[in-house]
Amino acid sequence: MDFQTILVEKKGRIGVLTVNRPKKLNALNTQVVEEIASAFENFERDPDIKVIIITGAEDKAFIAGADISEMQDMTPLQALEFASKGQKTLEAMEKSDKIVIAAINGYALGGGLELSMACDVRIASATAKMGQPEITIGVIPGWAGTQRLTRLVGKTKAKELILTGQMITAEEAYRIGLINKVVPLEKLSEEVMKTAETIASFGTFALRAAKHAIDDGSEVDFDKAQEMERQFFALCFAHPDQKEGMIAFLEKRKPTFS
Ligand code: CO8
Repeated sequence: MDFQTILVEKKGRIGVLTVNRPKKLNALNTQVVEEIASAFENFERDPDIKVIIITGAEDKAFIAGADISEMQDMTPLQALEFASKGQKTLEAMEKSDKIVIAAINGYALGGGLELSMACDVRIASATAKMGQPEITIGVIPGWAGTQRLTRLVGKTKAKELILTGQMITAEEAYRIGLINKVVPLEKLSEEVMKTAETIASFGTFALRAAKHAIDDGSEVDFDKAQEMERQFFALCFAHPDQKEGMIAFLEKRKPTFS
C-alpha cells in the first residue's frame, strides 16, 4: 500500500511512523487512520522491528485530534463506524507485541492524545500541549479516551480534563503521570531514539512478556494478575534469552539477546 498521509521508515530495529498532514496539524481523517492501521500491521509482521515510534510532522502538532471537517456531517451510524475504526486501530497498538513509543512533538488533542495513550511510552517536547477538547465541540472522546485517561491519571483528573476541555502543558502532563518524560523540542528525536534503542537492546520475548503482564494484569483482579505474571515469568525460562542474560551477568559480559 502506498501511503499519502503518513511517512514510514525503518531505522535498524526501530520503525518510525510519522503522521504527515502538517497543514491540518496532523488531524486524523479516515484515510490517515486506515494508513496508520496498515503501516502498523506491516511493522507488526516484521520480525526485525522491536520498537515502533509514532510522531507528527513538523514542530507544531503531534496530532490535533480527529478531523473535525470530516466529522461535522457524520450521521450517528457513521460516527459509530469512525469511532469503532479508531478504537480498533488503537487497540492493535496497545495489544501489539512490539513496544510503541509516542514522540509528542506538539499538540496532542482529542484523538491525538487518545492515540498516544495506547502507546507504551510517551515522551513529549516542552512545547507540547495535551487535552481532550471534545466537549468544546459538542461531543465526548470516542477512541477510548474516557477509559485510558481514567486508568492513567485517575477519575479526578480525567473528569477535570474531559469536562473542562482545557489543555495542559507537557510539564503538567508529566506531573499527573500522563507522560513519561519532558525534553526540549530540539532534543526530542534524540531522546526518543535513545529510549527506543535501549528497549530494542533487550530480548524480544521478555519485552513482550513484560508489556502483556502489565497491560493484561491491570484489567483483572490481583490474584489472577499475579498468576498471569508467574506464567509469563516461567515462560521466559523456555527462551534462550534467559540463559544468555543470566550467564552473561555471571561471566561479567554484555548479553547478546535474540
Ligand atoms: N480537525 C481538522 N482540522 C484541524 C484540526 C482538527 N482536529 N485541528 C486543526 N485543524 C486545522 C485548522 O482547521 C486549520 O486549517 P485551515 O488552515 O485550513 O483553516 C489548521 O489545522 C491550523 O489550525 P489553526 O489555524 O486552528 O491553528 P491555531 O494555532 O490557531 O490553533 C489548535 C491550534 C488550538 C490546536 C486548534 O487548531 C484546535 O483547537 N484544533 C482542534 C482541536 C480539537 O478540538 N481536537 C479534538 C477533535 S475531536 C476528536 O479528536 C475526537 C476523537 C474521537 C473521534 C470519535 C469518532 C466519532
